[in-house]
Amino acid sequence: MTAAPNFDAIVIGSGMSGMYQLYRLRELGLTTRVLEAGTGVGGTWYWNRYPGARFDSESYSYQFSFSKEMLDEWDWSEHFAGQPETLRYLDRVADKYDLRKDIQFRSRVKSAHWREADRQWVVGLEDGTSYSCRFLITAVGPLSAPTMPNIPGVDSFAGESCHTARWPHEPVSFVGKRVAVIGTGATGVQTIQEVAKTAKSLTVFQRTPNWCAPLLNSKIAPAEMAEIRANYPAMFQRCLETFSCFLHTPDLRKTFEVTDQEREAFWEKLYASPGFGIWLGNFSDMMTDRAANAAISDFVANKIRQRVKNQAVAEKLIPKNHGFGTRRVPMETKYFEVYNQDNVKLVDINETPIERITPTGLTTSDIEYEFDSIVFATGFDAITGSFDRIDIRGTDGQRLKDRWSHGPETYLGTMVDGFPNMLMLMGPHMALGNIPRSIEHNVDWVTDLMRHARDRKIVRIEPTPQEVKAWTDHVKELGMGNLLFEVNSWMTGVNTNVEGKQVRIVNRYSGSAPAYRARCDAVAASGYQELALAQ
Ligand code: NA7
Repeated sequence: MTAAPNFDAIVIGSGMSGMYQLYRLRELGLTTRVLEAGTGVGGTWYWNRYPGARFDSESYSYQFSFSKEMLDEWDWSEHFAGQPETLRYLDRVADKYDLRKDIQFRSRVKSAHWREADRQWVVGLEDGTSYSCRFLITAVGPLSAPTMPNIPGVDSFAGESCHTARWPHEPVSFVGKRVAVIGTGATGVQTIQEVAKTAKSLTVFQRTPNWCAPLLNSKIAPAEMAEIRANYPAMFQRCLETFSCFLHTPDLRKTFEVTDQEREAFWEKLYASPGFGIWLGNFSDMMTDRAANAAISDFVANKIRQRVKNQAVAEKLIPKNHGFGTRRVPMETKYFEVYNQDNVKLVDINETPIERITPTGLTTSDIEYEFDSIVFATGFDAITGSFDRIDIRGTDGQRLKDRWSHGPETYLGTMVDGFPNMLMLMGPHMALGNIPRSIEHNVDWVTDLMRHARDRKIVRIEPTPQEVKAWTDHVKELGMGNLLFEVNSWMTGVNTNVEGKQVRIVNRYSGSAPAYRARCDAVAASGYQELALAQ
């Protein structure tokens, strides 16, 4: 029972966090195997190949910062790069650091069971093989468990159909086709504006409209790229200092502190500026003061009314059950103008619900539609979903899914008591924000802990139940008063297509990224006194 494990560490997933974790663990000299379900690296950027998929964060602020060589070598062609370019970038990182030699592709992890007797995890794959390891590092991603809609007959459609996160690797043409898109989140919006360009007809089935705002993407000329590159140290420093690691951060003023004219001019400027500024660089009380939130919502609603010709359609596109910014703001490029096209129809499924999907299309309460293609842009079982899909069992056979049945409980978003030696990258209760920035800190912190363990021959690491409770309570407290937590969305753990996920929970850290990092760094500086460490 005391045989050495197959690997010092197994990392589940080769998205950006898994790739960087592998790179860092190699530096420590730990034997590491990355298990990846797909056939290539890149995670989100590998799976989400749907038409129009692209960054909503500035390309250069989203890339890895750990490698000066990569920063020097890679030129971004657009301020908000498309998915093919991002995947090419991640493939290049994998090539440059020869990451693939420790990544096992086509290997979906089905189970991970802790074995106390020899303090190892036993990790089982879908094909029946299993490996043991001392440390299990999950790099499964917060938005990687796609969900199909729970509409009767969903599997019966005989034409082309696909979930956006399972898009084929071969190009898909919509030229001359009758296409349906179900779902109008960030993914649906990007898909719709692209498909509308070529489809013979596009019918959009919308359940909840979202507050979308202009992305205003543009190309980067070589001279501008040189300027951007020269500014990298200052840019990454800024990302470390802002609330959620973006280039944008809230304006310190409050909405009604300024004159009506100043407020209007500020919002006009934000609406006409590229990227997330209007969401993340707005007045500081936008997400906590109802009147402030209502005012910006009115401003954006009027923009929609100006852009959509048919006012009945415009009203359908304006959210009525939540305020601006309380759900993830989809960034768009002429999205609203799509509804001025003759080939595009918007169906509000609250008025005419989808009754079933049929072999030839779908039926709503009033019409039977025929389609050549149906695109499911119906989102993900977010944050905890990718954990739930693996049978993870800790001490005494306790299942993580059961443990989290009323919402996640974690220590710093990286560990759970009862699940020793399991370290989560970008797990629940983490600051999401500009994800690669958070990933780099998270991976560096885990790597330091691994180094500490290696140097002291520590073979078992577990947070205490008290510390898990304290962090979980802290995360919940931070969410109080934030309007975002009063609205159903993936950010509050609600997914109508998943049993048991109809109730809002606090599944992510909503404090500032600098505060999160300071807390983590203090734990490391104390020699991890809050953790139970055993040799
Ligand atoms: P989202 O934002 O969760 O959007 C999913 C969309 O699909 C949303 O409009 C849903 O409506 C709709 N949906 C889901 N299930 C159904 C059913 N059963 N019937 C009709 N419509 C349905 O996922 P995305 O992929 O767009 O974006 C996720 C994140 O990935 C995004 O925020 C980025 O950060 C990257 P609902 O709003 O629930 O009424």
